[in-house]
Amino acid sequence: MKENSFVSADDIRSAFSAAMSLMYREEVPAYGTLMELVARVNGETLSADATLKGRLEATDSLERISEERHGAIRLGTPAELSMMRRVFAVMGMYPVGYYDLSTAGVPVHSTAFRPVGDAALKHNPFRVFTSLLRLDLISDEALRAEAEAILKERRIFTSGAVELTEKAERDGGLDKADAERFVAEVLETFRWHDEANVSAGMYERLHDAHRLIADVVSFKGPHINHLTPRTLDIDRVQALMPEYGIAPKAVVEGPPTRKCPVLLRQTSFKALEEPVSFRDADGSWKTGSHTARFGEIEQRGIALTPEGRGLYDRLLDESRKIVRPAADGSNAREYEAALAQVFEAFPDSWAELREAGLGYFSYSLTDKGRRTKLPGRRDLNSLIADGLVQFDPIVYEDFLPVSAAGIFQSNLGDGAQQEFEASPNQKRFETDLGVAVLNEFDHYAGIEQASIEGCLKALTAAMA
Ligand code: OOG
Ligand code: NI
Repeated sequence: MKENSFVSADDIRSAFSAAMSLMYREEVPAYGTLMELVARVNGETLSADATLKGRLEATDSLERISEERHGAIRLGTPAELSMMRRVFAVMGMYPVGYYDLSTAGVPVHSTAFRPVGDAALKHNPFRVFTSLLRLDLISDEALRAEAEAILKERRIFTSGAVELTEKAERDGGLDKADAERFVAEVLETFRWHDEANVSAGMYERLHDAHRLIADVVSFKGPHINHLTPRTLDIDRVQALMPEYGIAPKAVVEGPPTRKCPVLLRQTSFKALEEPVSFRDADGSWKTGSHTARFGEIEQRGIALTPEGRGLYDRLLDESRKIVRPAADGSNAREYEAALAQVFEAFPDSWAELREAGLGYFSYSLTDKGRRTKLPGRRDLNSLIADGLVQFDPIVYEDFLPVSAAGIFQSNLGDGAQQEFEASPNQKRFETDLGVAVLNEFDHYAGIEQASIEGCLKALTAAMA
């Protein structure tokens, strides 16, 4: 046996996710309050819905729910992005999907680093929505050059984090002591710094160009800007937030309330104003403040096929043509009503979603199926009709650009609304990242296909 066995990437990710949650709870106490509220509502939802509980148990996903969360960071340079990719790879997190947020008035493009494959997701589904600032969308050339120069000077990773990442790449993993050190070193990158990298004057100029630019350029590192636990009833958490002293954002992003949840619904509490010190050229410190960090909750539903996603995008667009949600919440009711009405066109039973090819499902044998052996392969639908095979929705693990933009906007303040030309540039993003991002649809289709194969094999395997 080898003396130094490696800690699995899944275990490193779990440890990192736990360490991050602990740090953020200390930095932003309202996030801890939100976690308590979510745990309460999840508990109540499960005791009131035995079917849901049974389904989550059967698919092995009950335990992961309270552990589950995502976070988000915003990076400044291509070099930061490509190093971040290498760091996340040590934790078994890979870039999935490309999100262009320029259309929504936010000068970034993004991917989500997350575990890939059923087993890794079940172990711990921690994801980090990672954005790269696009200075090319800033019209003030002098300011762009200054921002670039500031970003070039900063080092967002400790030398320990870089060394251990290189070691993991070289050796194919990290032993226990190194893995623990890796988690501690990498955590430093995500920590909040209340001393800015820039003078108060520079902060103002960056802020005037776009609040997000100030958030990225003014600090030593890409502080984690939110963490998001998963809830089984987002409407209930949204309604209870004020009781817990938390101010929720105006509307829940994503699809409306449904019997069969699809994709992702999200809401957040508004970012906090936090004290910051700025260092002026003469060496003196000035106090000011910065608003960036918040808490979010999400409710995840079934992953949709390209057809299902097409329908979702069309209906969302249609409902936003009727009512566009205002940041101050003044038309929240009207927006919700329009959304609910338009989405009546989206089937709301698992059977219909499956038959229409709108969602991805995981197939498994029923009790009867486990007792049955067939002489040859049969068509999946007839196996379902005969009660041999059952299906459960595959959870959507990714993000939604319109929703993400809504979350960004609600936390950038009201003055931040700004128009950019739509300019997706996935090629550029992938060049900066150093690899191509994975396609989310292929991934879900692969999980679905493997589950079907598993059923067919088991049903036709020779009896022992
Ligand atoms: C990221 C916002 C996107 C989500 O859940 O859609 C996001 C950010 O504000 O940096 O996290
Ligand atoms: Ni988020």
